[in-house]
Amino acid sequence: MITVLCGGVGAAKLLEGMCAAFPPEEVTAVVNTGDDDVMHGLYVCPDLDTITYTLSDEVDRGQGWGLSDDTTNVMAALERFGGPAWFKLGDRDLATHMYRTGRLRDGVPLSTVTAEVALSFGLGIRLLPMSDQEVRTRIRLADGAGVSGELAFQDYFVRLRHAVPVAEVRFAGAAEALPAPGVLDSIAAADVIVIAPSNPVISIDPILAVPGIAAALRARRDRVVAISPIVAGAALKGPADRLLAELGGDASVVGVAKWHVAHAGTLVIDQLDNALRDAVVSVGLSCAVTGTVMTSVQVAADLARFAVAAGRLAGRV
Ligand code: FO1
Repeated sequence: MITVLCGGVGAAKLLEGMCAAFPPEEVTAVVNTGDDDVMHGLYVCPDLDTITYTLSDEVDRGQGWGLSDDTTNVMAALERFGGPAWFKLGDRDLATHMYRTGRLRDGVPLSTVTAEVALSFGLGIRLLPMSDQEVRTRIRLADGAGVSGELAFQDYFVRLRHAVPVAEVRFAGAAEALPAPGVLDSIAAADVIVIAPSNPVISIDPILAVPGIAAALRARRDRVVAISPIVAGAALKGPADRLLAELGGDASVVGVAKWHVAHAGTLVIDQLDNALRDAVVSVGLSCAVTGTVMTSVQVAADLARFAVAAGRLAGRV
């Protein structure tokens, strides 16, 4: 079994590759829920939905989230009431949020609802939220950003387009949260655990903040392979490079290596960073070099096979 720790769009692309390279029923995705929020009374799970829509090939490929060819008539109709409308929920996307919100209100845990939604979209992989309890990423901006106090994640990411310097990221509720059923087993039993090329700060750290998960990874560290979301000093999508720098790390594969060294034995980096291979090794991880920019499902499948092989090799020595 292969277990993948996942965040948003980069993880969804890797999972597409995983499902092309391996039998989907052998793959378990443990997904960040720190981005979740209640929007217009509906419970929205951006990372779970991005993965579900991508693996069912129904995602809006241009955006990387939401459903392809969706409309926003409901959001437009909502604007008459004057409330916030910056978080665009598509008309057909709303059905997912309505179904999930109703089931949660029935008292069904998020992990159960997630499995129902995944099944309805025909997914072969097992999709697990990191926790059934509420964990919310909260962002405190740096002084001078003009906004004091803490922001909800989507406020930072969407409304402010993450174009503001961050001083602190925390995960409200994490200390009281439990790993969702199956999460710890999927780490303990995995042949290889892959940390997807997701933002280490806002997509992977929330998962590690759920008590028990980081320790479970450390116990299998030689089988944990992280794929860098930073290539040639920049994030392929989103604020990973800026966040690493703003939070004291450095926006390079060496910075990613330092972020993951406690729980990952291997870091996979892109050929463009080949010159930094020894610097990554000096941080204390094995380093494997390949093409990590997933421009097609075929490249993603090659990357998935490469990462799993690296984990199997490391686990054998
Ligand atoms: N991202 C945006 O930049 N603008 C949006 O209006 C937006 C709406 C949205 C609705 C549902 C959903 O599942 C995701 C949505 N996203 C939007 C993406 C989302 O903010 C990010 O994908 C994650 O939170 C970070 O990975």
